[in-house]
Amino acid sequence: MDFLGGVTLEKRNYANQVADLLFQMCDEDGDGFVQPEDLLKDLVGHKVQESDPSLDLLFKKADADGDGKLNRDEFKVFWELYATEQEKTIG
Ligand SMILES: [Ca+2]
Ligand SMILES: [Ca+2]
Repeated sequence: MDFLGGVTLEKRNYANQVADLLFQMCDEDGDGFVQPEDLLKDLVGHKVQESDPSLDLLFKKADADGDGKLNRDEFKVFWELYATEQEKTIG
């Protein structure tokens, strides 16, 4: 039981670290917020071939305070949604 719990936690930590790195990568001007255009530029460049309308939807879902940009916490939510979405697409 403890072992399984540990693995889940480790996975979660890893996902957090990835989200942190991506956040830094996307937030090029370093103001602590990621705008939709930052996201599209970086994600489109790396993973997404075309501008994906579902990204916009995910962005709005993750933008809890609705200010049109993602802070670090909101970005993690976005990333989780995005990863889930990707898994669905691949699987
Ligand atoms: Ca920024
Ligand atoms: Ca926000």
